[in-house]
Amino acid sequence: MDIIRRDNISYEEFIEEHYKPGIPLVFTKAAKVWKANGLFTPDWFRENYPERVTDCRGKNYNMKEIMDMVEASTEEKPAPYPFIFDIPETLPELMPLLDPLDLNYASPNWLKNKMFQSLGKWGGATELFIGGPGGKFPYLHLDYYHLNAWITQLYGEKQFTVFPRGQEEMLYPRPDDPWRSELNIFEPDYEKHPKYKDATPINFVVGPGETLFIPFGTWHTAYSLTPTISVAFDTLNSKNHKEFMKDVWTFKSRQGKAKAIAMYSYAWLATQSSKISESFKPKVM
Ligand SMILES: O=C(O)CCC(=O)C(=O)O
Ligand SMILES: [Fe+2]
Repeated sequence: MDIIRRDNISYEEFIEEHYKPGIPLVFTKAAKVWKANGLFTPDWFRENYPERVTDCRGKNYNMKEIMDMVEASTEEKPAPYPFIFDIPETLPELMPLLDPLDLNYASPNWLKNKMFQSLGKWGGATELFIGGPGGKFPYLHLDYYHLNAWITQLYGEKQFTVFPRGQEEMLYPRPDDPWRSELNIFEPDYEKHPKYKDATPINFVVGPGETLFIPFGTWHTAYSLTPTISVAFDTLNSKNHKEFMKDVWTFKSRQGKAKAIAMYSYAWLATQSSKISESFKPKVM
């Protein structure tokens, strides 16, 4: 099976053919509406924001160091992956270059509601991902909170692997963390994971200006082929809010029952508030 790529798809077609059935899609031109498209390069970040800092596996790096590392990265000696900047927090100047954030497709998005925003991160962040050749996302996974992921490649090429929904059995979710797979899909051990033989990974490359839509519940991972810069954000709405609420309960329960009840109640109010606001907007699903 191949990934579907569309250069010209209406919002309604996207909703019917991809969003509702949960089928991944590469939009080849959606990012044309962003000023960031064609602008973001390692040099541009080095020139404009050399001192901005982020943490990667417990160590701080600034933008200039990161860009130097990913440009020197090789298959044999890969730079750490991924370097992630929280855009609204550490690079707020980029937000106007990513407007409209929803690319005229990623709506409705309840995460824009003030109640979710004030909670900081419920997986609902807008993030800059930077990587270099040989940089692999550490594991095959499902995104927490069953959010839909939108990943726009603005520089370089990244290989993605996604699995059509319904292949859980063959992907060996970890018993202690069922959002993460035990597999190393780059070097599968078929003796240990025999059912993986029947899984049908879809491998494809996402290039500059292209946007990948990963529906919630889709197992995926990524691999940087060149120095890469991408922007990722998530969406939540009536389609995934039930699964979202279940995850809120599961994750918050790890911090005790009282915390789980408090957070679940807050999330429930936030989803209700979003649902009501949505009913006053023209684009309703
Ligand atoms: O490396 C990537 O672009 C994939 C990122 C991803 O799947 C995630 O952050 O959940
Ligand atoms: Fe992910």
